[in-house]
Amino acid sequence: MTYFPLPRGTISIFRTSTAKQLKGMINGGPPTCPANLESDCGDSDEWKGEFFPGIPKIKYEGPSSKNPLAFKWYNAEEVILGKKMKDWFRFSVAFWHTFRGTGADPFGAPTKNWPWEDGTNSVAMAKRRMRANFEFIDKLGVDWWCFHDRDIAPDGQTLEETNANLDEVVEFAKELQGSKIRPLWGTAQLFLHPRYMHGGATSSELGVYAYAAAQVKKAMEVTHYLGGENYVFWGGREGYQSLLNTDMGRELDHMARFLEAAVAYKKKIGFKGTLLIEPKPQEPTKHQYDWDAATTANFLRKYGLIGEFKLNIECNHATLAGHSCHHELETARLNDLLGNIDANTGDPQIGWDTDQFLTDIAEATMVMQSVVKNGGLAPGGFNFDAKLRRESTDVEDLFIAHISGMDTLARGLCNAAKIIEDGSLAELVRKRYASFDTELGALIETGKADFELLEKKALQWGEPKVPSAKQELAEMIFQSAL
Ligand code: XUL
Ligand code: CO
Repeated sequence: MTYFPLPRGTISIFRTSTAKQLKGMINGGPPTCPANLESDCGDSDEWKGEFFPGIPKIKYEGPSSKNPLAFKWYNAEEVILGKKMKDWFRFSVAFWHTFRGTGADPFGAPTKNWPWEDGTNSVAMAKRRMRANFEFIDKLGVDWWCFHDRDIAPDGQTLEETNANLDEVVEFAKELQGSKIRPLWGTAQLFLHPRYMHGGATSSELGVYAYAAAQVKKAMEVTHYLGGENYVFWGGREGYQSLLNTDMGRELDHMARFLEAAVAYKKKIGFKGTLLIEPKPQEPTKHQYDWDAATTANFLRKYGLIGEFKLNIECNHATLAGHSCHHELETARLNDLLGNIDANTGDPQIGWDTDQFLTDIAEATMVMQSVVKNGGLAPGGFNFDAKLRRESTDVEDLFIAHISGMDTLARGLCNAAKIIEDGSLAELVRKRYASFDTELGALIETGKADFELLEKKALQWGEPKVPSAKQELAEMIFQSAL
């Protein structure tokens, strides 16, 4: 996710703000809807009628449907490779993009003008927004949502006040969730507030480390209370800008101690969910410590934490690291670390984290090949860490974007199933390594072939015949499944 909050205190906002609105901005960050600043700061979460009037419950209508508010491929109950589509995916709505995304960028003010926003960051507004969230989830027909603590409730003047705000909104969310809907994961936002400018767990300042720990402790508690299935650590500022002023070894040690404390606290409160680390190479820091799946796996192994965590792989983070999403998923899977996917994509012509909804069917098919090989993601799932483009400003665009992302991944799943059932790609790969399906191959693969034995064989066989890798044939088989 990329956060581009409106610069605080732009003159026009302050001129038109009421005292309450100003308090909301100062305590909780920028308003979400400057176009509505003239409206009264609501002290009530009341909202008459539906938040999304005219939008029906989204249904499956099949590939020939032209209805933008219907699924063409995602058919929740359809069984693919022995599992219902909804169980392969466990789709989740990301509260921060869908309900706190403003469309602001470093050059421009917010563009989203959602009718339910009153321009404040009050607790009442947070509760009203929560009701919009659950109506959205219900109409979209998913069972999961994801949040940061500070997305859902505003900061207070003190940590106690902030925690009390969070408790009030969480209590309300718990009521609205009912028995079916739950967080896929929760997390703590340790990057927006200026106190975290040097990081949280890797801050050079001990007081900030303690504050970050207190915040994560509370975020773990509320995730557990809401019945969350996982808890995510994304090191928003856990990295460095310059090695000249950074003790990298000490910061990494601190991060490991922090995560150890999180594991201990998870056990203490009886949270059974998976702890997930979400790799990202840079942005906002120049170099984030959880660069990619391999770097994170090495970190976890070095500090003896490998059994306690899995990874949340985000496709746009993968491409920022110079990998494909498929590469990151396979690296995680082969290390038994694939826990969740933040489903989005980047733009090949843009060098930053654009968090777009996935629409590339070939990419979705590769993603789903990994997921199928992994046997699914549960207790993880697919979280749409994706946002509308700045220029998409209709409420229905929120639905269209999610429907399109779900349909793309559903097509990916159907294609992956076709490829598996057809078997020719697997056969091509099997044949490629067939020389190892021999007595000597078995000795090599079980670590029983020493250099003397291999030299004897090399001398005996002479120059080996090296067959074609058949890449174009592999691509042809793959393409024909799309
Ligand atoms: C940042 C990002 C975050 C994490 C949760 O790029 O992806 O939204 O998913 O903090
Ligand atoms: Co993410």
